[in-house]
Amino acid sequence: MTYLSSALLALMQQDTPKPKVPESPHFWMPTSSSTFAEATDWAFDFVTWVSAVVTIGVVIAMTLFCVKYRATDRSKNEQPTGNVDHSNVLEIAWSVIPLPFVIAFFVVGLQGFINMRTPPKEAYEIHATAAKWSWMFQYPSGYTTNELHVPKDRPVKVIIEAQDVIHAFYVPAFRQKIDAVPGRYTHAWFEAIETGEFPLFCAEYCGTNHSDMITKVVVHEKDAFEEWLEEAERKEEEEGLKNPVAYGETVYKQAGCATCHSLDGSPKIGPTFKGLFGKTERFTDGTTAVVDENYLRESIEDPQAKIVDGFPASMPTYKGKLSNNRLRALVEFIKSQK
Ligand code: HEC
Ligand SMILES: [Cu+2]
Repeated sequence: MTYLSSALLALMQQDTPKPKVPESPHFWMPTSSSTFAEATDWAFDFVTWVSAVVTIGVVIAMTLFCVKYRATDRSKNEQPTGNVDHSNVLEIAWSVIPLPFVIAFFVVGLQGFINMRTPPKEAYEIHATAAKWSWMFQYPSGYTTNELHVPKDRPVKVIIEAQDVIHAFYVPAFRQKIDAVPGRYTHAWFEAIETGEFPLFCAEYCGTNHSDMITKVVVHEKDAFEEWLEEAERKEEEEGLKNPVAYGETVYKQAGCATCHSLDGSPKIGPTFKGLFGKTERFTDGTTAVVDENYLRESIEDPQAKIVDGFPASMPTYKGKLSNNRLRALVEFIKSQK
């Protein structure tokens, strides 16, 4: 199944190299790529098989009884002969036999739950922000990406916030999922045990483009992770200074602006960036302004200050989320969209 979906994915995006997604050794599970996978899958299999055995037993008994006690003669059937009565033996049996199983489900589930909710103190911390309809991850240095990069064999704690509505952070390969709730922090921790790329989904319906709210976790070898981070930061700085327009385009895609702002003149959730700079914009309160650099910067940092006429006030603020270099590059990029 994983093979089929990755083959389909490769067909759909033939120009990009196929991501190195490890194959799942299981029939119905994604890859077991975190320390949680084994225990979670064991609990899942345990509950599934016990339920399957019980279901099959019930269906077999029901079928046999249907055959054995079916009406053969209508007149005989309408005059009950035997008395169906209370049976202590039966009642005790069907209460006591399932009891150890139910207790086992509880204990196994509770152990797993406590483990998954308690990050180790030395965990590497990454901040995640969910907003309609993208993810932003911020590393301790302040560097941000929209794909989550983590080291292998090291506990990682992701501190999650939501900017607008409820989202959910879900990485099936790590068996970890938690809601992202506006106005409070939630967290998820995991320790990846293999390198590769794994899908990260929003698992809480959050509006029109919920199904596009997909990104990936990239697991690096421990040392390679530090190198990746340093290199990425250095490159960002360099690119930003050298070619702000091209860099602005990267930020436009990375920061999720592309979900709401087109470059081809068509309105999406927000107005298009085509021909925006220099235009006179009308706002819902009846005022107007000419779009200049200050207006662009204000629109990104404080989108509620002026609401463009005909559009909802639904843009999330990016204040404190984008470095100065990134903001400047975005402004230059929007200016370049003639
Ligand atoms: C969830 C959708 C959404 C996202 C994501 C989003 N915006 Fe917006 N944006 C809007 C909407 C809706 C408006 C119009 C209402 C308003 O003025 O606040 C808007 C308005 C703007 C404006 C003013 C446009 C005009 O015609 O005057 C700018 C500039 C802008 N956004 C830039 C950005 C940038 C840069 C990003 C990414 C860092 C971004 N937006 C991300 C929805 C979004
Ligand atoms: Cu979402």
